[in-house]
Amino acid sequence: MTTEKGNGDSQFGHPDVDVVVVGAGFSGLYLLQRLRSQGFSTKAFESAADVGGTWYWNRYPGARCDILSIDYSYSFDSELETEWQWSERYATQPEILRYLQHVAEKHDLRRDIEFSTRIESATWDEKTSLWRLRTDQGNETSCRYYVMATGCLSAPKTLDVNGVDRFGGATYATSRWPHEGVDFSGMRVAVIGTGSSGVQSIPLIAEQAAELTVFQRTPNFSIPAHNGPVDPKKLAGKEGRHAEYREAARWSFAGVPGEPGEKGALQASGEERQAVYDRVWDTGELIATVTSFNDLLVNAASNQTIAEFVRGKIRSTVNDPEVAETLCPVDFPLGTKRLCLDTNYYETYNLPHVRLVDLRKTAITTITETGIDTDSESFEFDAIVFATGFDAMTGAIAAVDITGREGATLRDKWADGPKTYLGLTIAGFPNLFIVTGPGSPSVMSNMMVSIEQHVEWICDCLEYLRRDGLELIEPTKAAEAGWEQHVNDYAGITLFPQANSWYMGANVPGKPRVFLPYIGGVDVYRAICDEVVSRDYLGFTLEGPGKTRLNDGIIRPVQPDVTLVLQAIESLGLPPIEEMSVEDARAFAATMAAERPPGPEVGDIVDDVLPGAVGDLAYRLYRPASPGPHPIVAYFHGGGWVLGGPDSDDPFCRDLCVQSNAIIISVDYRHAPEARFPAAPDDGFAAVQWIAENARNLGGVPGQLAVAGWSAGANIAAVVCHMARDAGGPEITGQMLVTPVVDCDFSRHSYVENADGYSLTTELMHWFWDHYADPADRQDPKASPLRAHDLANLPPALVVTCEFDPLRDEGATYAEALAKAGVQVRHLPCRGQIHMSLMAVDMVVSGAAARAEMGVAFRQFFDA
Ligand code: N01
Repeated sequence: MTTEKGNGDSQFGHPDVDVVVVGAGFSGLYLLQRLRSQGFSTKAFESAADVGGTWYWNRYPGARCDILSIDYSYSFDSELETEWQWSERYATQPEILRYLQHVAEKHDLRRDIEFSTRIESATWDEKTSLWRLRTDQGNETSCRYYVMATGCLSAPKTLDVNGVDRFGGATYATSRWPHEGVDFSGMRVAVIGTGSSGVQSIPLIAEQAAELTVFQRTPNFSIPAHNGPVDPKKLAGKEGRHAEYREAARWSFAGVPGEPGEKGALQASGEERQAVYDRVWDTGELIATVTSFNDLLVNAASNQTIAEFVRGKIRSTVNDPEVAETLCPVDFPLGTKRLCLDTNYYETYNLPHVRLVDLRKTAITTITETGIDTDSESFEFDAIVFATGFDAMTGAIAAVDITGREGATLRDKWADGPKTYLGLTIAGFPNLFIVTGPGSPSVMSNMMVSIEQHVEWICDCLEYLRRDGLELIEPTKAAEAGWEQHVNDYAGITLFPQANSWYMGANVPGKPRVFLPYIGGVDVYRAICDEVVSRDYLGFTLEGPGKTRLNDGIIRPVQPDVTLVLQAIESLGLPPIEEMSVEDARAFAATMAAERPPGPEVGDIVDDVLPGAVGDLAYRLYRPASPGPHPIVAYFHGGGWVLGGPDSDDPFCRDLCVQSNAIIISVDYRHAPEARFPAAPDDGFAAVQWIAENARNLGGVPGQLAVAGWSAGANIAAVVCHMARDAGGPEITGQMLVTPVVDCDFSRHSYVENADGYSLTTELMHWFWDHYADPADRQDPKASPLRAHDLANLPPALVVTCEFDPLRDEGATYAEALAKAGVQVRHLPCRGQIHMSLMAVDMVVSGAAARAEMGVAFRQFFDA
């Protein structure tokens, strides 16, 4: 909700310029062009002597882009699309630099850029609401808005090798290559580092050097670029429809048009997989490779298939098997460190004058006056090339002394990892924008698409502020924390955190280990940024003379994998269950159940029947693989007392069996509307009595019996505990209630807040209750156990609730009531989850931690 108030005492002084931009690479140049066209006075500062950013500095041999040039170029100027023709699929650094110089000339941008000037400090002046900047030339400038367009890979990593200064020969860093080039002819050359810069430069250095020794700490996956003239087919696909092509890029996963694979790698046959991998290998495009199946970056076993394919290519290319093995990455999933794109990289190791040193077997001890010493050998060199990477994503931003509100510095704020809202703005640092900052897709995408989106978002924002007489924008702490959580949640469901990559800050000693970019996709991210605007700048405070507008809130509080499941359900366009007949609803539930992943393997599954209150009840028993006997959990499935059967929560029961190392007996019960209240709890109680009596025959430990259930099944489990207590047995050692129905009151806040949009709706709960129980019966504690007068002496409980569930508050209230009655109870609230999340084993990966805790809870019930 937006709140407005006057702010008579805030001041807005007059700046030297409206906007200062730091950096004159792809981002800075477009910012200048755009801001100028919108009538903002703008000045850019650039530490280099000319435009180009990363393409100004990284002039090492072989430097090229790794996204096709027809994609890695501006879209904002439609004339550029036809007047500039790329000579190769992947343009070289000189050609990309010429392109940027051409853009700077065409739009006359250099006149507003102060070159060879570095911004050293930026301080927010509270009294005037201006940024005051100081340059390394000793000059000062003030501005209203301050934009860091400093690039993600622009601050070289400080060399962490002993003795760097001792070396008497020549040293070069790929990231700061001499403009006049280097001739290595006749030289003994060392290259340290085998990331993209090393992989691109090593084959060309090898062409000149008399001897080349490559020092490799971690091998990287690389695929061939197949460079050459721009593919006429690709060009034809763009020719005459540039706007459409670029729009497709904007709404793609990684900023390049293309169809990602529709299935998981393990869903394909071996031959099909081989054909797909052969095709992507022959194509030579990074994004098409990592999206060739839809789960390569989230499923370790799927990733292994492509990793092994590439390792096979390395082994078949490199003649010496030991060298080939040294070049094979084994300790991180493919794509979780930036995949490299090469020309003759692996082939280079077949040359007689090229040698690979495996630093994992023999570490560098020091650089000497004449070469490099390792644990086991001394090497002599004429030149050493450092291809050792960057302090990525945060290095260039933190290099400026930035001080925000109340004297707080950005370096301190980011000491444990960067915090931003949308990767664009920072709480406590008003009117500061970052282009492709941490928390945005940036390096996970075609940078051009991400840069243009950020520039346009920032410029549109400034236009909006001006139009509304506002002069200040700052994200709220809550919005920023929510975004940080969302970025982490997304990373957490992928394989990325498993790699020691610069994405994780792991390449710089002492840097906090957090996943820096946003992995949700540029399409998803663009939609989020647009939504923030359409919801009146959700998560921001806006201020102008005499007014303040605060619109606090979190843009994506639901777990990302839950959102994907909800979107998949929505895309089916199905009618709501509550509008179906009971028969159709049951058929629908069965169809959905057949589609889901099966869950983990268990030792044994037995289907049988047991006597219920009035007739036989089917059950499914899941036995752990470990030797028995085992404790037993009597489990009641969900489905609103109307839907489901003993196998309807199959993946969850399997998971529970594995996690708890207990036998799970999923018992059916009579369903409504054929058998209304109290048929279900009567059957549940009869089943538990029978299980207790037959524990030994079932492979169980007599006396070790717990109950569990989900949703309406948790209602039955809770009620069975009351019935067993009141009947004097059987003894129940614990109860686990997952998102339970425990009351018939629809007025609780969670019912109102989550009425619609999270799969279980308030309408559907009405439908279930209407089928199950008359209004008068619903008050009965056997239907609404929260209404029981006495909750004392019930078994220890774990009550699990989900944030976006209409049943959340009654579950939480039940846990509180049990605790008040002296029952040993633990409440496990699951952030960002919905009613069905925890059942969706292998679909909602973010629910795995909660499912693991359930297993622990059972072990504790039984140990106690
Ligand atoms: O840097 P990197 P990069 N002793 O960090 C090693 C983009 N880019 O400049 O992995 C020994 O990837 C380090 O080893 P380890 C692209 O996004 C794009 O190559 O830390 N070795 C690693 O092998 C890329 O991902 C293009 O064990 C040391 C290497 O140095 C990003 O820039 C071209 C070491 C550094 O690899 C960075 O690439 C170039 C030490 N003390 C770059 N310290 C295009 O194609 C580090 N290493 C567009």
